[in-house]
Amino acid sequence: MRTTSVEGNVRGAVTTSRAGCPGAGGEAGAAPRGRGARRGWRALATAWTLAVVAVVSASCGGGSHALASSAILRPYGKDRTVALRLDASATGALAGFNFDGFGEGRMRVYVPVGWRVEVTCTNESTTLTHSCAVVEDRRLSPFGARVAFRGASTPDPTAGLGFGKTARFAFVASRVGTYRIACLVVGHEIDGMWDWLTVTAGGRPSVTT
Ligand SMILES: [Cu+2]
Repeated sequence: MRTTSVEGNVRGAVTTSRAGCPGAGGEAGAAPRGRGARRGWRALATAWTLAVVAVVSASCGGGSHALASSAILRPYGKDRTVALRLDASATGALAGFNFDGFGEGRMRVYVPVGWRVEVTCTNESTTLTHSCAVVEDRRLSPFGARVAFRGASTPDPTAGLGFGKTARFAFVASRVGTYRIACLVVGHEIDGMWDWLTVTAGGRPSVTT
């Protein structure tokens, strides 16, 4: 695991390519924690999962490179403000159900309480709509969890952004705790399209992948 404290003002120059079809399972390893009910939900959601997989298999979207930590999170110049870049379906990992190349909690973003988070969400998929939201850390369900902070999602998050579209939103990380970054298009979060966002009592913003 790499840990990068985002102290500088580095803008990562990361290009994504839609060439090729990396397929699912690009990141084996770390299992999500404490999600015992998840498998049950997965069983209930088999029908649409198969449908989604069929679509993805037919024409997978996304690029081929996971983002570097310095590109994912950076202070914005103003005090207590941080920019968070979320490229939905940045790679083929988890059949494209990832942010910046990471899903199922493999990316952890840490933001101190009281900081403003300015999110840029881009749908890199060529086959599925996706959205970005920060939600409560509740049980995973096909319908997604509840948005945790005022304004903490892209518009109409259950419909998602069109292919190649970008939307921006900002929120104040006003409560210490553990939350999830998630796609709220039906079925996507439970299929792995989520990561962690922890609001810390102090310190500096950082990200681990
Ligand atoms: Cu999605």
